[in-house]
Amino acid sequence: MFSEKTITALVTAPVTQNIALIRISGPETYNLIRKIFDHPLPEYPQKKPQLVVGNIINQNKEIIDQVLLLCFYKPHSFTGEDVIEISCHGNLFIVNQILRLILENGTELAKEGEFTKQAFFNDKLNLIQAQAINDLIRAPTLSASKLALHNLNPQTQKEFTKLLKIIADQLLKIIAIIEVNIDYPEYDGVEYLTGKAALNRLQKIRRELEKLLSLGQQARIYQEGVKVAIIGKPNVGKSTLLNALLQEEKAIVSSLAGTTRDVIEGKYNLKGIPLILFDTAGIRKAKNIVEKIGVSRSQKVLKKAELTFFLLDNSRAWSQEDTKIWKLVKNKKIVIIINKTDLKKKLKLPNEILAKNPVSINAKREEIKGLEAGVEKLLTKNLGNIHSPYPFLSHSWQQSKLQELAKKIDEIIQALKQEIPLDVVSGDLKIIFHLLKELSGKEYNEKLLDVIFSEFCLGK
Ligand SMILES: Nc1nc2c(ncn2[C@@H]2O[C@H](COP(=O)(O)OP(=O)(O)OP(=O)(O)O)[C@@H](O)[C@H]2O)c(=O)[nH]1
Ligand SMILES: [Mg+2]
Repeated sequence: MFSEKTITALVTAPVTQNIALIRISGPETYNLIRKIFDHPLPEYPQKKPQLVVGNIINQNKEIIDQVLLLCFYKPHSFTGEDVIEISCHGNLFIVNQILRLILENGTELAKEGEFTKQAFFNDKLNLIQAQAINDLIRAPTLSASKLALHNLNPQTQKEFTKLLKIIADQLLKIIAIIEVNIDYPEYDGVEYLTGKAALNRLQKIRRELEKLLSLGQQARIYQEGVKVAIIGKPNVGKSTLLNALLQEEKAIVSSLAGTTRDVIEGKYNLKGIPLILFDTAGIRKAKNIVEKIGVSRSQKVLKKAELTFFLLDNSRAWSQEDTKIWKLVKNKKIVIIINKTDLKKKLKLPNEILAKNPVSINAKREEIKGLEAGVEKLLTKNLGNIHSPYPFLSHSWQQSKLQELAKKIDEIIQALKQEIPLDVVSGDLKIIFHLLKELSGKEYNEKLLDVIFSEFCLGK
């Protein structure tokens, strides 16, 4: 489905820079450029992109800029449309003049992700790949960008299509046999499908889905990061730990209890997993209004954190404050950290805490290797190897489709286990087919397109 619209946008950031890139895509691209460019364009059509040097000129034939055009021809472009990319000088006065000229000559300003949307409608990529492009642009670490590249790879899509086809074929077989069984119960030329045989097939599919679900969740950790609350009573060294991890003096450190009042955020790359760290005010019975606000903010951070660092001070005895905080964090995913191990030990840990394998550190001297290893182990405990021939279905729309599918198959498995006749479940199998199509990233509805492309930047 080729576009009737020609769209344009500044692809590079709208700031002064050496070179800026403007992209035009759609049926009017070449006609339009002929009106504002003073050199002949390469002959049409060609498979390979062509480079042309020349000047962008206005209606009065005044030169606006000397530019380089990269010309692509339908369907051999990213969007599948005629595309020209203009590399111009990155002065925003120049960029804006060129953009205005393009818009005046019959194009529309592209919306977020609209070029990628054109590519999707022209079958250049499916929705899983479209999402992967955005992931690649936003990847917070090298590991996250590798996951996005894996999803973008056509080979990955091929493998996934194969897997979905195997699942669909298995289901078709079940449906076909159910229907023969219903229509010709006496016909013994076909395999009589007992509930048990169908059950085995479905359980195999279910296991495959479980793998896809869990790999997607793992990938999410690398893409989105993990929110970590650094919690503890005042003066245990929370801010010192934050600074040691970030390798900068981000938070004020002092020997006064109650130094940190506000939440201080920092990003840390733990072997490819982005940690979003929140240093908080020490939790204790607040002495004044400002401290009260600080403690209440700490508790809010604790609520939304996916991981908690519970800090204890090796040089002080276990106190009531520690007990209170322990009650707040004990049911969360936590790492218990004993700080100030360079000082004389006064801390005697309750058995409950000892059982959680606390990690010892010296934040002041930045001796935190044990912590890094512990956190990595904890976060990657269920991760196994983040390798798969299939795409990592980490986004909420992908996870929810997988879950819907798993739920439907579970229901059928339950029905079969209770020996409900197979014809009763054949309707459900048809719903599953639809879900499989949606999962392939080729089926879409407007709502889903909005969800995916609204996250894109302008010009992509
Ligand atoms: N000896 C020693 N001192 C430390 C260590 N870590 C932190 N400190 C000291 O402990 C004091 C308190 O450190 P902070 O990092 O401000 O403690 P905090 O938990 O952020 O305190 P609040 O913000 O008041 O809740 C400072 O004087 C630090 O230099 C450590 O490992 N060893
Ligand atoms: Mg502090």
